[in-house]
Amino acid sequence: MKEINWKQIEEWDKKYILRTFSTQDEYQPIPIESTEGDYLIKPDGTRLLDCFNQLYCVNVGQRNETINNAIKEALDRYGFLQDAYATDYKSKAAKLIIEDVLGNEAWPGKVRFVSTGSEAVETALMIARLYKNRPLVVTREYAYHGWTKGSASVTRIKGVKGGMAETNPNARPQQIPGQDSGIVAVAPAPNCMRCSLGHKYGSCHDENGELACVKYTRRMIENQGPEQVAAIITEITQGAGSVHPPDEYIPQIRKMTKELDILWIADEVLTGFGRTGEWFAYQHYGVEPDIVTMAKGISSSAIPAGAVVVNKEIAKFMDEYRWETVSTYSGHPIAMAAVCANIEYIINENLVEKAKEAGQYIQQKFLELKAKHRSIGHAAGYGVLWLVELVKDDKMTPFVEIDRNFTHGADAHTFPVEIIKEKALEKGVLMGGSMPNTMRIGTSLNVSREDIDKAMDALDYALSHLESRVFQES
Ligand code: 6DF
Repeated sequence: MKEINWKQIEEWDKKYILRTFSTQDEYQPIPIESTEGDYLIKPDGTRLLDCFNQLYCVNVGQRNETINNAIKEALDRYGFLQDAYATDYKSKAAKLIIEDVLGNEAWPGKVRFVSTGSEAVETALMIARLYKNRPLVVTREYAYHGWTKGSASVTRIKGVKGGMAETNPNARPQQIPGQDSGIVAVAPAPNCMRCSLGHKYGSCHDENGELACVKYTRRMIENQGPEQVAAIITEITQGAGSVHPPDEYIPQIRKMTKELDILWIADEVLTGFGRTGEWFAYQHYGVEPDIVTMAKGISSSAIPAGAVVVNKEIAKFMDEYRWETVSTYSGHPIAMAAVCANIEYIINENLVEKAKEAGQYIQQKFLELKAKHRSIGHAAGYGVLWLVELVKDDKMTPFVEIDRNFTHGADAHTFPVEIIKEKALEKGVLMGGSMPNTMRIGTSLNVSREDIDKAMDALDYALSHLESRVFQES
């Protein structure tokens, strides 16, 4: 390994790079010398088990040899070709997604490749509005769909909309003027732990069994005029917003979209490619979307890539027009080589099934932890994507009252997820969450049982510390 002057690296980092989520004075670089599987390796050789899986995006693990070899082989043939040209890599990536991954479903039509999840969401919103020739899109509270203008307009987490938060906890962030384009309507999130409509799960169904949050969404669209609404965009389980829906929510949303004749965009950027124990999370619910957005796990982030898959009817419509759009790196041959190798690796190693089995093991471990720790109000998830709601009493009261409407002006050190992150790090485990009271835990699909145990032991240790700090004070 070549000698690296990490002191110099940190100096340049602080001096020349614009930071996010920290003021310049607050910012401390975290040097990582290399990565391997589920681990980050610091310059001093310390190995950190990464239970963020970076941003829940390294599905087959870091530096996968199969993907790396495919990239090296592609580099022997290509530098770069723009989307107008055909390559074996791009065609094969499309075929793998439509035929090998989704081949047993009737809906998939065609795919467009882009470079990031935000780009995939922008493209999906564009297609939905073009196809329906309607302006409005419905999103939900606590949604995260990206940082670009269109994707940020359907992102509803206040603290991640590009605003500038002051260090004064009481200051409101300076949001980007004109950010929200006004053609977005916001429906309630299926946040049963803290229902925005004030209901209690189990007594919130109407006479037809429809959930109150779905009924509210339906009424909202009917009042808006379904003829104005192109689509509703949903994550299946909200990643950054950390809300896991009751089982009936997604099927009821799908039924509603069909009854109101609006499209359903399933944003699978974070949940796709096996993360939840199915190829795509919507498959847990026996439904078929109209449009699916993909990124992160599509290449396991070896090289950035994203995609949008549209149903057959939309594909037929698009084929009849000259679609006037371009993205420089769409179908980048080296990225497409990584996508092909990643998908084939997931297939050949049966990683979707392995993620499902890992999820069953993780669920059992959470049941054991919940029996021991009163601060675990709720653990939910599947595959290798889980959330843990941290509470300070049996009324499920959050430690940080503002909860998901927090912004980064707040003093993060008071957040339970930050307290746990600090203590878990003592055990060599990186874990935390993007919401103050909610852990968001994810690993690679092929995480070992030993590493799951290591993560759970670290969480056990950290929860004991949190509870000793908080419950004694109260
Ligand atoms: N859609 C979904 N997630 C996403 C993301 C995007 C689109 C962010 C980075 C995240 C996730 C969990 C915790 C904290 O970043 P991008 O443009 O490639 O993708 C946008 C459902 O989760 C990104 C942050």
